[in-house]
Amino acid sequence: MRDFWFAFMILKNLTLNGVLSDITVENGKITAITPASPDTEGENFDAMVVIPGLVDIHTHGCAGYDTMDAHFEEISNYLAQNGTTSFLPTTMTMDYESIRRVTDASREVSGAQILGFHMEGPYIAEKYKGAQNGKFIKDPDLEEFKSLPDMKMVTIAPELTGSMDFIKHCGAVVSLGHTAADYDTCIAAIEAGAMCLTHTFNAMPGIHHRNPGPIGAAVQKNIYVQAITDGLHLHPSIVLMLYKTFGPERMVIISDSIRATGLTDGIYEFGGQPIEVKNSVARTMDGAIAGSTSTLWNCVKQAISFGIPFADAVTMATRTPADLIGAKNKGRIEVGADADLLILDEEMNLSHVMIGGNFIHQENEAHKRYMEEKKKIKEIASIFHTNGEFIAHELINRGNINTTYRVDFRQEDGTVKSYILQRVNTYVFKNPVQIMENIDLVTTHLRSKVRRLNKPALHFYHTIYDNKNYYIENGTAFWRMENYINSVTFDSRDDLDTLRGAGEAFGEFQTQLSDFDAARLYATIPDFHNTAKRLDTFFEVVAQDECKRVGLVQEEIEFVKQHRALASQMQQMLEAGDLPLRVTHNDTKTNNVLFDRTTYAPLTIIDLDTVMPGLAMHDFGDAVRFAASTAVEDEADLSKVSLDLEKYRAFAQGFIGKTADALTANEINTMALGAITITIELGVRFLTDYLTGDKYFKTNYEGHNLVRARCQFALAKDMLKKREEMERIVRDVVSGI
Ligand code: GN1
Ligand code: MG
Repeated sequence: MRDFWFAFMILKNLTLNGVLSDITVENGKITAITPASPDTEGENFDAMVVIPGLVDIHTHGCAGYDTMDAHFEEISNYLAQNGTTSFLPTTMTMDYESIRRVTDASREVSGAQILGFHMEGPYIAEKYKGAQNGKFIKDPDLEEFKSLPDMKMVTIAPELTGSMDFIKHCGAVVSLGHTAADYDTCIAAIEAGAMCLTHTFNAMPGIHHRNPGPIGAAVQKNIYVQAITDGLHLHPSIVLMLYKTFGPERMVIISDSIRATGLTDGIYEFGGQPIEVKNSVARTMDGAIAGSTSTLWNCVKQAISFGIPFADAVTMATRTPADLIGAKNKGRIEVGADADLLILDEEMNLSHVMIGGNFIHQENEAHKRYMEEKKKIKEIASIFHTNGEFIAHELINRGNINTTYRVDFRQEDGTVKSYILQRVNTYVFKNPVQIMENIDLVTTHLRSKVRRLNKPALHFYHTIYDNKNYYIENGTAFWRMENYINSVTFDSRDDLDTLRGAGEAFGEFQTQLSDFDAARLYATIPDFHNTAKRLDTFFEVVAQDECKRVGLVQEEIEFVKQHRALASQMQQMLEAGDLPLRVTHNDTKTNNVLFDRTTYAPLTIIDLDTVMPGLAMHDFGDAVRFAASTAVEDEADLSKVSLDLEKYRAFAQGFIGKTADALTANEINTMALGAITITIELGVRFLTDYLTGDKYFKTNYEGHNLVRARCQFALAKDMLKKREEMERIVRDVVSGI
């Protein structure tokens, strides 16, 4: 999402640690620091002070957004504008699913970089929960924690059962906090590996001279201590005391900022509870302080105003937190470090912020585009019946036809509910209203089947105005909204069990629709898999040569000519009544199967736009084409493209296992031919689109459709070589059932 990428640049005449210096930045890194020279060519900063970008290891959000929203663009952008160039989004004491959503969310942001996460709770003490939600508090759970990707830090109360074992094995930086533990327990926790105190003095016992508690233990063991130096959480003298005790190498300034940071006073949601911000102090309804509304840069400036020397205050918000979490390229201005820099004016205002070698401009273009798109998506999403308040959208890069977004709504209890919002491509689907009628019939039928199986099923939401399951914007754009199913999909997968599972899912889909009356369905794209007709069209397009590209694809045209008869065979059998028409999916790429995130069991099948009467072998063949290939669908290096017979067998076992009872002898005999036919057909479709100017499939680069076509033909050639083997495998599988 970054707009500006200067491969090489010299920042001239900056005051670095009191010395006038020139800093060379290359490919996002600092590559040279030299004494300022009048001969250097570069942007002159007239002796302005430069410091490292700030690293915040404890922030819940800002600008109206909370880490628990599982969405980072707004937070990242606001932090960047305010001098924080990297951070650990910090989760709250909530249920596992909510925390998991956060760690799984996209981290592609235009501002401050995400270095991982800090999990604050649920392994904390009820008595010192502060603004954390008591409902979700529990003892440390190592297995649960380890399943959360990229947790760099975890705040725990060491007195809880299982803590010591957790500290030893959790693999993250353990910080003690929200704890009632005594000195001895904390010493034991530190000896087990805990390295830090979380917002020291806040949410823990204070110091008593005979009962020194967590802070005494931190002094004794000289571990790191986080401090919120906003001037509200700690008295200035306590900030000084921490500084004098722990020094700039051990004391870490954090913001602990919350979504209200950067907003006006008012009532906000925080970890599923309401909080009130009054005169910039955030409190829960019981009066507990609920995080700060201060930026990290403001906390640094406050610390300086309390008497901490400038350079040390900066270190405590840059190098020290970076060292604590092992981010060796962050928080320092050194050769080899990331070029995250703040340039200050004489009043210590942020004049320039650089992240990874790019200046973050006040008018960050990527962010601006994002905000415009967001406004539009919000408008469309709010036309459908949803619960809660719209917070975010994210483009899901899947499919060559429609445009798909995930949209997130915050519920009243603070949890986030997602939906899928799609713009249907009306160039491809000329009559989308008919598609929605089909889908309605099919999903209703499928729901009645899966209800018994206790699996999630697709359903579409209706609009609030006319109760239709779609919305037509300005008479042109066609929108629909469906439920979001928490799951994973695979473009390629080496694990044969998952492929078998995908085969079962598509087979089951066909079986579930076997008692569905095909006459009730519209043909959404007539002759969709009429390969013979696709080839006729192709040769017409070749004859017309409207884009003057035919000269470039002679070899491919020759290949299609040679295999025209073979690829038309199944259509002829269908017309002769030798193959039965069934209700089929017709777009069985295996990334249209949603799998459970942990067990990888198939959950449901999506993309029902082309559910129509069709051939069983087309569904089988299209899936094989996609999933049993050794390369992606648009691989340019054809030497990588072939059919993997083991994957083919695994998919066949799943698919045929679920459909064999219904399949006729002719169907079984043409399974392999189905794969060859559909692969040639898709190659022909890609090539047709290339010759007519790339109007049908979305392309990512010039010539993309040609690359796709060549890849499909290469795969088809390999299948033709392996045809006998493919047929034998089908027979094996059938006889094994
Ligand atoms: C299109 O949009 P997507 O990726 O689900 C196409 C399929 C092709 C596929 C090839 C309606 O599907 O037929 O097999 O691309 N869908 C339509 O990747 O044409
Ligand atoms: Mg599709």
